[in-house]
Amino acid sequence: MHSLSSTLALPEAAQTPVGSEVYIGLTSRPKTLSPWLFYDEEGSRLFEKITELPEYYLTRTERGIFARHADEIIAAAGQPSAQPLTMIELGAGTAAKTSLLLEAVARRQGKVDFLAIDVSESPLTAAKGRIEREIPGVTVTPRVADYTTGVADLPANGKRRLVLYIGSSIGNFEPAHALNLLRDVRARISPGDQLLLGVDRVKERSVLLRAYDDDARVTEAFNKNVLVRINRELSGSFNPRLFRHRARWNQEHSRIEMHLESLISQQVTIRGLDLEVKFARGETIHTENSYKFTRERVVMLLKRAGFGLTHCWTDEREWFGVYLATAGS
Ligand code: AVI
Repeated sequence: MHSLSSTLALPEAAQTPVGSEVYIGLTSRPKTLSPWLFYDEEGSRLFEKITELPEYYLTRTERGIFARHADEIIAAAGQPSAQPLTMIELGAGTAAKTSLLLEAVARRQGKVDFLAIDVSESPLTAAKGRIEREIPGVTVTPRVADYTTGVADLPANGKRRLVLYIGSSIGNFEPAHALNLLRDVRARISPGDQLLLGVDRVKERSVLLRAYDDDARVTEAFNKNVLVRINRELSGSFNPRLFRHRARWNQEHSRIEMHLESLISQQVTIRGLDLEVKFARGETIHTENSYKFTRERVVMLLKRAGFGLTHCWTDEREWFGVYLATAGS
């Protein structure tokens, strides 16, 4: 996300979060748009579809790790003296995979409070209804907030906190932002509290590329949806058919990049921003980074954020990692 200080000199039309992001991104060289812009209603629906694609192994693999190791994960989080836990999830959404962990906590201690934090209200409301119906003993408190700019207070309720940040969402932030985010979490919890971080691992390039360029072209629709959103919310004139979805592996930065490549030389008007944007043929808008991590890199990131790694779980192919870390003193 672009910083607030750089938005102060923008034309009035661009003084909204979406407007300033689009204005700054499309007047930058190279052109960029932040991935949070994907997630309007249609984008969130498309992302749910992505998680079910055969090529997109991330969600399925992480769920498999939870299904297999939930009791072990929860027992480890309560060590050394079987501490009762309170659960907090950043970017909870519908908290579908989280249920496996909540069931394990409920099995172990009977009752558990679950603070589910997300920017959108409707998935949280749905999560509360479903979880409280399906898992006796769990009380869900939804909190609508943008945790990416600070997590605010994380109540302990007299228990040990277990903060979940799963789904490899950390991979969509630039390294400095990812570190700040984890440092912010660390500052809000106490020594001995726990962080469970789910991250996608570095693997064969072709597997990674397929996950971001699927045959059913759902990821293409997800990527192009940002143009549709700009058309609708800022009176833009993008023709999504004149852009091509591109997924690239950037070895140097260990990340998948998504771009929208202009198929022709063209000019786009964004009336809501009083802006004309020129594209050369082949020029791209960089719309997302999805960083992939080695174990060493995760350990380093956790350490710099004030956590010590205690346990790590993975799948048979070692494609995804779930890391449990303790907040240091
Ligand atoms: C939400 N995030 C972890 C997804 C990812 O894999 O980076 C977003 C996504 N972009 C394209 N496909 C999925």
